[in-house]
Amino acid sequence: MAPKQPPLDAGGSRRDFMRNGFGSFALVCTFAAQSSLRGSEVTKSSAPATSAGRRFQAASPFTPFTRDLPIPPTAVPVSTKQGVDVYSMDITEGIAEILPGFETPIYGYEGVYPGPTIRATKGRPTIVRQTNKLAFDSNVHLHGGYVPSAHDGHPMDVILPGKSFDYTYPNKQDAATLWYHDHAHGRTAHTLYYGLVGTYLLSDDREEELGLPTDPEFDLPLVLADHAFNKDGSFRYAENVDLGFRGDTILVNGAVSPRMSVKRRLYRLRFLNASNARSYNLKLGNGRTMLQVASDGGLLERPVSRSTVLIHPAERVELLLDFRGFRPGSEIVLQNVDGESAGTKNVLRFDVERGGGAEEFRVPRGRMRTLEKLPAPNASRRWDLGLSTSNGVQWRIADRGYDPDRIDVRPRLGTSELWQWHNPSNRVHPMHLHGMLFRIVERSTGVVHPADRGWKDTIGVLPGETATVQPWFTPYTGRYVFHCHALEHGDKAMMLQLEVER
Ligand SMILES: [Cu+2]
Repeated sequence: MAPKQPPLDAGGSRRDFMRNGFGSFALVCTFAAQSSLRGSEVTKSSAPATSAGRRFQAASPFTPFTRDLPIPPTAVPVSTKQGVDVYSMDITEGIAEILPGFETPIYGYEGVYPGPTIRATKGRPTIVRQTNKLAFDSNVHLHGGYVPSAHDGHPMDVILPGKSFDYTYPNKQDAATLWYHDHAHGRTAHTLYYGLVGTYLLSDDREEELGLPTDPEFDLPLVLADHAFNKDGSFRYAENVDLGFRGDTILVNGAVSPRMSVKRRLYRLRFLNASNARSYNLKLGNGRTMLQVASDGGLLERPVSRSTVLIHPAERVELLLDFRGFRPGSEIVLQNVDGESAGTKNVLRFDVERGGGAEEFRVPRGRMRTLEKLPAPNASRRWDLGLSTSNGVQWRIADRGYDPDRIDVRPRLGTSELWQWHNPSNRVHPMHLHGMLFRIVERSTGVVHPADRGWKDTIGVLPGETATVQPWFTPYTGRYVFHCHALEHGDKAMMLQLEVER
C-alpha cells in the first residue's frame, strides 16, 4: 500500500482564517476545536467553550510579549557506548499549544515543536536513531554538518513509515549552530512548516577558552518562523511557489512574539531562521548594538558589532547580548524592521530582572579563530537562478530542475571552485550546499560584510545580485545536493546534485 501523503493544504475557506490583528482581536471561534493532521485533510470537531476558554476571550492570542519564551527540551542520550552518544527520536504527529487555549496539530521530532535540542561535542560522535511514525516518507538532514553522504538526509534517502534509520554524525568540525530537519523530496515546505525542525548545537574547546556562554541557561537556540492560523488554532498553509509562504505571525521557539526574562548577565542567543521563505532584519530597541560571534559554520575570526542583522531562511547567527548595563525592569524589544505588520515586526522582548549574580563568561575581544586557507579554485561556474512556467510554476538552477538520476557537478575531494550565483529574479534565494562549507568571495551588491566572511552553508542571494562563493569539497566523497532553501522553491525543483569524487 502506498504511504499516505501529507495534506497539501490544511487551510480552510477564508472564513476560517484567524488574522493576527492583536489590537482589535475578538475571539469568535469555538474554543479548543480538536483537529488532526492525520489523513488527507484536516478534520475538525467542535468542543464547547470552557472557563479556560472564556479567560482568553479578553485578550487576543496574538498579543505580543505575553508568553514566556519556551525553551525546546534538550535531548538525552538513551545510551553512551565507547564515547558515542546514542539518541532515539520518533518523527510523529503531536499537539502544540502555540496560541494560548488552542491546540495546534503539528509534526514533530518527539512530537514537539521545535524538536529537542541536541548538544554535541566536537570529537565525540553521535548516533540519532530516527523512527518514522508518520504515514508518509520522511528523513533527516543535519544542516551545516560534515556528514557522510549516506547519513546526510539526501532527498531520495527516505525512512519509510514504520521504519527507523540510525544517522551517524562524526562531529569532526568546529563548534557551530547546526540544525536538523526533514528533507524528503518535494514536501519540505509542508513538513518544516508543520514542525519538523530542531537545533543541534556542536561545542568545542575553543569556545570554552574564549569564555563564551555555554551554560544552557545563558546559551540558547531561538527558532524563528512565520506562521498563519485557522480559527481553530491549527496552522494555516497556502502554497505560493513564486513568493514562498508568508505568515502574519512570528513564532520564536513556537510562541507568538514571546517575552524572555533575562538576568543582568551575558547571553549567547543562537538565532535560526527556520521560516519557509521569510527573511528577518533584526534590530534591538533604541538601536542598541548586538555582537555577532558566529554564523552558519561557527565562530567568525573576530566579533562583529551590528545594529541590524539580516537573516535569510536556513541561516544561523549567534549574538551576544549583554544585559549587565540595564536597570531591572528594563524592557528591550527585538524587532524585525522588515516586517509589514505588527505581527511580523514584533519578534521578542527581553525583560531584565533584578539581580543576576557574578558573571562567569566573557565578551571576546580581538581574534577568536583563524579561518583555514582554501586551496586555489580550479574551476569557475555560473549558476543562473530563474523561474520556469513551462510545466507549472517551477524554479531552475542553470535552466535545470532537480533530477535525482543526474549528477550536475563532479568535483574532486579536497579541491575548491568559484561558484557564481546569478539572481535576475525578484526573490531572495537562500542557496544551500549540503555536507560541506563555503566562503563568500564577492557580492555585486557591495562589499562582503565582515559577519559574512566566516564559514557558511547558506547564502541569501538578493534580487538582482550576483554573489560568488568558494565551496571546499571536503571532508567526504559521495552524492550531495545544493538547492534553494526557500522551501517552496527547493520542492519545486530548484535543486541540483553533486558527487564529490576521489
Ligand atoms: Cu529560491
